[in-house]
Amino acid sequence: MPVLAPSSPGHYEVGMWQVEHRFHSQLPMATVWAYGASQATATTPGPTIEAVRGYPIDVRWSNHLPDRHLLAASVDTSLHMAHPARGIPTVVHLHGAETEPGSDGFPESWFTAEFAEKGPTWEKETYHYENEQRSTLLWYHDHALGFMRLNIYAGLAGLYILRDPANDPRTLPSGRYEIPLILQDRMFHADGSLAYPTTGVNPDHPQWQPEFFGNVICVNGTAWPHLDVEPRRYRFRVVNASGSRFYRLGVATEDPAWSEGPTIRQIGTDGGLLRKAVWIAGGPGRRNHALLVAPAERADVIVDFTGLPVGSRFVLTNDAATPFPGGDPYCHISEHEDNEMMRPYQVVGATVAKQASVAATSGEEFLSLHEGGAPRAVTLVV
Ligand SMILES: [Cu+2]
Repeated sequence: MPVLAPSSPGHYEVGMWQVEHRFHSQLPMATVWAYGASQATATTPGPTIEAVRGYPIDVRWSNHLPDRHLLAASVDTSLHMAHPARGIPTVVHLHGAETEPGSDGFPESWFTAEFAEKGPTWEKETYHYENEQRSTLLWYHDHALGFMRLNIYAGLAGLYILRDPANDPRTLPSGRYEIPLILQDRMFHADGSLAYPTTGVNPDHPQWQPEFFGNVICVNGTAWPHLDVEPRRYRFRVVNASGSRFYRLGVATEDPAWSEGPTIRQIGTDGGLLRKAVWIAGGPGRRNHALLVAPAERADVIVDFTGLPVGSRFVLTNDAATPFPGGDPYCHISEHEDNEMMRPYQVVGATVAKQASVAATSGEEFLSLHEGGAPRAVTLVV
């Protein structure tokens, strides 16, 4: 994900645009909604905003979306929701930030394209972020009343990293060794377009479903990506940007002995760095825990690949039940084939918990990238 450049010192311009995006090399391009300084540069997830504690910034969020919703068949007008005469209501909330009310992106502060229509609590076009809180990973996402689940799913989410050079430890992996992982579950039609339920489960709400579980996990906008790593420490900054799915993340090795895998320590949560790192995997007593990340939650982790043999391969796994914790148990996919075993790298991939019930209730046929058929390679180089 690109880092957003300011249009002038301390000021950013970010639009919402309809663009084409490829989620997977085996899928055609999909139409999505994206954030960016221009339509040509807009991406999903949106560009990352890097802010520094003590230095406030302003962001003018603008809406350039077409009148028709990307997921029009899923819009449910029976809900408590924004009702503009035309166009798509949007508003941006910076999740986890200590923000003044007028810049907080309240659901009724929505606005349509070119600010033509505005919700009852709308105050201003340009939002102000004070950046006074402790350094942590925040994320921005759509928050329009009755639309946010659809607008986020369509692509309107991005990262905001708040740093504190005076207090952040200098020993943490940085630069290309600090990697954000934005987790989103999705579902695709056979033509590669985004799929979302269009049939409700309650007669009062013909389209709306209270929860959604996609059968394909996207990381940073790519389905099941693959990352080559060096034998050293990495800092992964995880955010769960899925609507309903919890993740209980672990690292699987092809060697059944867990001790062969990397060690994992959690160093931070939503509010910032912990006082002391917590062992997730490895360390005293060789812990083998999983990292639980609820929707919208963030986790800051150090994964140490030091000393592992070149060519070792690891899979980032999720085994959380859906819904969590009492729902359907997980099922690992087994065909996460690596066709690049000859490369002198270690590999991290992402797998997905099997989920079929939403597709079944929608009455449509959805593309499955991992169920049935012959094993296929699904790794990508990020
Ligand atoms: Cu949020």
